[in-house]
Amino acid sequence: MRIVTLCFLLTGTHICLAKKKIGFGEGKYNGAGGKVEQGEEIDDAAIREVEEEIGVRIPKEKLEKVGVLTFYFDKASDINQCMHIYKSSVWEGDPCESDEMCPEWFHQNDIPLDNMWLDDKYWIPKMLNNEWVEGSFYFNVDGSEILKYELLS
Ligand code: 8OG
Repeated sequence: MRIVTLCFLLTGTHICLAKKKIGFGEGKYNGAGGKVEQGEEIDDAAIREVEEEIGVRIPKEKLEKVGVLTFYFDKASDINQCMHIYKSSVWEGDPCESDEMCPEWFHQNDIPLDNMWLDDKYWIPKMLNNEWVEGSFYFNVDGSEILKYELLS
């Protein structure tokens, strides 16, 4: 299964979300992240993707793991993926636009969930509430509908 990372920068009140400019999820707001390379540690991949996509460097000891989600797509097992989720409130540099993403700050009470992945509204509030996020989402074949989901409470 494809292993991917996702990482959010958080202040006490705001979250940094970046609009994806190209590829899978284009036009949607999300944290920074992507595929873990062969032989790469998952934490290192999270730090690398944040630096590539929004130009900030998270010190490894400040990276906090907040959960793992698995996504299953009906009849499309080749795109099923396991996503390791992180946050950090410490980083070096200011988030800036790259070829892939354009970052913006949102108040944590005003997250653009209508312009994010369908599953995000089920677990981002848990993450912001400092709860561990773990579970599975089952999508229809093109990811436009959640067929069922399970989240540890
Ligand atoms: O390398 P690529 O751009 O395809 O990586 C996809 C990114 O999108 C990666 O950071 C993981 C993330 N992602 C999914 N599915 C979902 C999802 O359902 N919700 C959120 N918030 N992010 C997702 O691949």
